[in-house]
Amino acid sequence: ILTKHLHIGVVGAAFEKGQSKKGTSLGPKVIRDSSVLKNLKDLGHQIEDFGDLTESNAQIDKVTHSKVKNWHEVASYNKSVSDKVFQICQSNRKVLTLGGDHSIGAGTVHGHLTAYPDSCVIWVDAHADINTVKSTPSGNMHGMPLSFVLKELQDEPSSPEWNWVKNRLSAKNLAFIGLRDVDPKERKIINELGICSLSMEEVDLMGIKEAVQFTLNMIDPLHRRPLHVSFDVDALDPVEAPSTGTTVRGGLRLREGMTLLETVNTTGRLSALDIVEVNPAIGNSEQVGQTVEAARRLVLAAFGNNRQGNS
Ligand code: B3U
Ligand code: MN
Ligand code: MN
Repeated sequence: ILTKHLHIGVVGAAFEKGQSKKGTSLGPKVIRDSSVLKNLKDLGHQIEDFGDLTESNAQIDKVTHSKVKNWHEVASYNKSVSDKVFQICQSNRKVLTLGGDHSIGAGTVHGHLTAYPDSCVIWVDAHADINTVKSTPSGNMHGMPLSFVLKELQDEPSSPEWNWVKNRLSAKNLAFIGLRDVDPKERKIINELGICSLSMEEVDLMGIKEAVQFTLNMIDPLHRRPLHVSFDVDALDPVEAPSTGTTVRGGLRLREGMTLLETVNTTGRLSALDIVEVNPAIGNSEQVGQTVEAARRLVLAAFGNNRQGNS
């Protein structure tokens, strides 16, 4: 296996204000309780757990955005996510971020990109999470993180809460896999910016292995860039990951999610992984257990677990 003995920094982004359902902030706890970090050690990796990031209660501005929910809280939490991810990269470790709702993806992408300006992002999700302040139909910021970090979308009025965002991702360095619930305005943005996007339709036609290889060739044709996979568990079909806030039927099987991450792992260039939107407050205990087990298996697939058994 190419990726034994990695140094991996783990951080919990215990945050739920990017959407309206309680419980996503418990995601890092339930995923840690699955013993996934011990399993990573057993694979031969060195794990440094940086714990959960807490929300600063310093000067939480009670002024609300006219359209977007928890504008200040999401912006300031993302700054701390970005700083921590950057710090872990600087210590020469891979980064594993456990969410939390997907609004924290703005911070993970920014932190990783700050350390590795040529990095690429594969956004694995039922949703495109690329709504802008203007286009958001819900005001939920977990549907918007990419709009804060994409270079091409910064003609939106910039706001002081987000002025810590200094490094931006080019649309050509982003790809989607697993889409099946995309708002019309999001589709317009994706098309106009020419973002590589494989919906479940393409995954079904191509097969997951070819879909991943196609994606890697599109965003990283020379096979030399650091890769960031931001994996929303709602990319999986609800039969695989029921305990998440916005399920959409017709998603990836867990096996396909694992193959996706195993394929990325074999490049040897996976440098950051987010697992987000596990919500243990949704569903019964069996469904929560199933969702957490899916998250655990995805993490292990990304970091070199061999389904044949590890010698
Ligand atoms: N695109 C919709 C719905 C949504 C986005 N992400 C999730 N749901 N999980 C929105 O609100 O932006
Ligand atoms: Mn998402
Ligand atoms: Mn989603």
